Amino acid sequence: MLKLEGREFFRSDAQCVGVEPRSPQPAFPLHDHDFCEIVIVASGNGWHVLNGEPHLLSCGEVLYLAPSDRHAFEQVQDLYLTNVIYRPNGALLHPERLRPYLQPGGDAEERRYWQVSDEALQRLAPLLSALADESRRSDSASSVMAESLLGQLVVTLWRERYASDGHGLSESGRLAQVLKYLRQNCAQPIDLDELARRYGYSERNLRRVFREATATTPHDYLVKLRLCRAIHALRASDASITDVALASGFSDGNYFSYAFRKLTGMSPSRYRREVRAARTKSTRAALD
Ligand code: RM4
Ligand code: NI
Repeated sequence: MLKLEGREFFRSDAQCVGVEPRSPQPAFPLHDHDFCEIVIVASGNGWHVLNGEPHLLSCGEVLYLAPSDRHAFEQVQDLYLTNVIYRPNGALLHPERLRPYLQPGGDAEERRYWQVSDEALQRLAPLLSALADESRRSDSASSVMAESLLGQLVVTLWRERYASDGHGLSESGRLAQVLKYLRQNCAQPIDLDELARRYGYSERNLRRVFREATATTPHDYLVKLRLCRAIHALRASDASITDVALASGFSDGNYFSYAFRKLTGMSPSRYRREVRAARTKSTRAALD
């Protein structure tokens, strides 16, 4: 597996913070890093595989990766993001003071995906560009400046973020509300026209706003959310393919298999077999 090393991304041993914008992020193979990475998604969508679990990543999502995490980007659609990379070592200002804002629930924190609103993203933009400028400089003060900007960024994200499943979302941003609704209710039948009206959009208007933010339509987004659920169920249970389809919000098994194949290039049952075979192989390797 690919390992990204800090020396490829940081200019010197003294540099501890860097900004790696991806405009857009191309598909990127499974890798880990010997540094930490904060991923802030501005727009578009794509599959993000984190420690083997796929997730549909889209605008406003934020995640915090440690060196022990492995991740990959697949099937990206105009996914614009910024990676803020850092390595907590003795030189980083007050690493123990930043930690609570990176892992709010302590080490037991299981939530991986967070969300910030469009307005918060706009407010973060000048901070990110100041951090990017500073991390390109190499005078002795720039590392102090970059580290303190990292502190501001981390605390701002912490104040602004809510869980990606919508938990704790304030009333800000209608589109965020629509995304929250879709994420929470994707396993149920959803009338998209009715949903648009409920949040004060015409159907056309919602499609436009939605495309700007996520690079896709509400319908495709919903299908992907359902596929994501189905993938989790295929990996975790022995339920039949039809039951997985129905429990994930698809109204019939054939359409599910079609959408699944279109996305992954294989049938749901083959996917399940491959996941199981890979698991057996890694258990055997661990026992050997
Ligand atoms: C890649 C991708 C990876 C990141 C590197 C720095 O394009 O975003 O996740 O670790 O850049
Ligand atoms: Ni990475």
